[in-house]
Amino acid sequence: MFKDLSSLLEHDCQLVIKDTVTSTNDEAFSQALCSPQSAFSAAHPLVVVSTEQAAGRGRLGRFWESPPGGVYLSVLFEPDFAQEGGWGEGENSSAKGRGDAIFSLSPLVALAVYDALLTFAAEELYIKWPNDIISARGKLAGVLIELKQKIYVVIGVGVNVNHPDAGTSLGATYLVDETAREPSCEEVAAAVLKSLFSSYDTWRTQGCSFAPFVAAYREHMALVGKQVCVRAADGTELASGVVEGIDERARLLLAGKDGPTPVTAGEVTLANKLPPS
Ligand code: BT5
Repeated sequence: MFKDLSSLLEHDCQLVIKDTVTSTNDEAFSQALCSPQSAFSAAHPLVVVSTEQAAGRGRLGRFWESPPGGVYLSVLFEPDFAQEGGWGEGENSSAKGRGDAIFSLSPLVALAVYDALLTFAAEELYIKWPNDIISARGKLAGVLIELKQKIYVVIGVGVNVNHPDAGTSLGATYLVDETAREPSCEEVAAAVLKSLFSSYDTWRTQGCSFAPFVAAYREHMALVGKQVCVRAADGTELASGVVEGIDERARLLLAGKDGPTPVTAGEVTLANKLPPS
């Protein structure tokens, strides 16, 4: 399926193409472990692309339906700041700074995927904080960032391109329904990777700050001006309010009587909707 992908890529990378994997994120990590002599940097990352996934996953252990017809890819590399001492779980301020940087990667990649998909879409697309690309019909793409062994960042992207042979995912939409033409999965994967590498470069050269991306993200953000609930994975309500935007630390901003209240994590739903089961 992706046999011509390497000729479409402009960025230097080690490309692994699979017919099927459990999860491209897992495959990327095990390939990295099997090649300890290789240094995967952002300038030369490991990229795994698969036609389907047997156990694709979303955030917080949720599933990602991955039948043939979609794009499932992961980019693994060792960010240069990983060498500086961890990801920011510690108390010291520079580690905390890197923790903020890692936190902003998910919205950053969502914006990059949005930009890439927009080149194909005839319909309006939006970014639902932090990591979903949606249209009025449903969810088109999702992003999963994982950190492995305090060294590697694994960026996973799933895009629904064609309808699966059997059934459709609940709440999903497909690029073929959002576009005037039928893009190939190869074209979509190449566009996503190009946009992702370019955004990552900008982010890195701007000191891993989300600030340069706030305006573009806010412009395409879903639910602005809407009353929403933010819930934990178990359905507990963490916050509620009217969506104002996103701040330079990539936190969701809800309107509050003393000014905007930042929210760092959670699932956002319209306030009158039940939490997803
Ligand atoms: C995400 O999680 O949206 C991240 C999805 C990342 C998938 C990629 S594919 C390549 C790489 N390898 C992996 O194993 N994963 C990454 P989250 O925000 O938690 O959304 C998950 C929810 O989306 C599920 O609980 C379903 O409700 C819904 N969902 C599942 N499959 C879907 C699909 N194909 N299209 C639309 N929605 C889906």
